[in-house]
Amino acid sequence: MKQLLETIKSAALEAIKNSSNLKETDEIRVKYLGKKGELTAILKQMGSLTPEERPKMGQLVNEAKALVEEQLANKNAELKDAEIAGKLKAETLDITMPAKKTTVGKLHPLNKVLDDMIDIFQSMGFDIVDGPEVETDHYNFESLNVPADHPARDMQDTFYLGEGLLLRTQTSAAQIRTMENTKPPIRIICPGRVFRADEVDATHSPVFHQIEGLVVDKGITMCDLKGVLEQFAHEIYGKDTAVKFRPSFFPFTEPSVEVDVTCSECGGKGCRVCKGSGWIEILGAGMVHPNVLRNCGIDPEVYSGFAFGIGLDRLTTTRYKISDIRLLFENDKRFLEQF
Ligand code: 2U9
Repeated sequence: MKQLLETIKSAALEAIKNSSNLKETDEIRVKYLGKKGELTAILKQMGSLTPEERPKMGQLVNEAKALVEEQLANKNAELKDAEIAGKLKAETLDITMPAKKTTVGKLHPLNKVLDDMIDIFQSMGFDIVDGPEVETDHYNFESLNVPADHPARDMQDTFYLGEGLLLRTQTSAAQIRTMENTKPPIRIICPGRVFRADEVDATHSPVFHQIEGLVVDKGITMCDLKGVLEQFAHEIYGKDTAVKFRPSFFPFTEPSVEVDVTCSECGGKGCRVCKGSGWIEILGAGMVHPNVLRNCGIDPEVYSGFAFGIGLDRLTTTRYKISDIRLLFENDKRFLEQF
């Protein structure tokens, strides 16, 4: 048995010496040290020895196993080192090569202005609501007190899709749904894309962006409207900007106003941007028409509200001195990279 042990040990050590990769050394481990390995098997034959021989033989087998294990570990370490050295040699790095340019994406100027506006209204306690771009005639016009013969319903202004559907001309429908489903107090803004069949030029696009706002509660007055919109104008244009409320008309608000601020280009003296008036119009607003409240199941004798609409595109073009609104929609990288 001693002779057999010597033969197995020598064969194992020879195999380790000649192995050239980690797969081979693992096969050797299994062959000699595994559960059914040759050195393990020899231990099982110890029953045939005399009680005096057994401890001596046991010690010899254990010594042989320890030696094979040690040689295997050494060989594995050696092979791993060689593998790393080989990799390092094969994958040399040319540090004189020019680095790859990483480009960081930026927000579109419309989204920058939108984020600012959302911050301002959220800080005043407004929630944000969203709605679909395809609307029904009912939600886009009827519930907003826009009568059937109103010029805004003219085929020239609205993209009709047939079957009573159209591309929304304002984001008000989302607010109508909120009024139908929520008991006041309501304080919401609704930003989004809107569509009108306008003639396309430097200041008009068939697709543009709005933020509409709505506040409904008991005892809401024109003072609340003025306070909120003045605060908004001062946050956007600075504290020293004068704000002017001009009477106007919208079918969904009564009374209605348009809001102007001093022209930031000339400081109010009159220039090309403000067409000599010294003022720039920034939004329309008004007290929600009692018919609109009634259409949504809100009693106008108990509740009142104000609403406003802000064109996002004009605000963006004036803030960044962009000469043509169409640049906002062309996604020309040379333009977008400037922001
Ligand atoms: C509800 C009731 C009333 C929203 C309003 C305006 C006045 C307005 C324009 C601004 C520039 C459209 O994008 S624009 O051309 N909007 O002048 N919008 S009041 O009134 C509402 C909204 C929702 C339920």
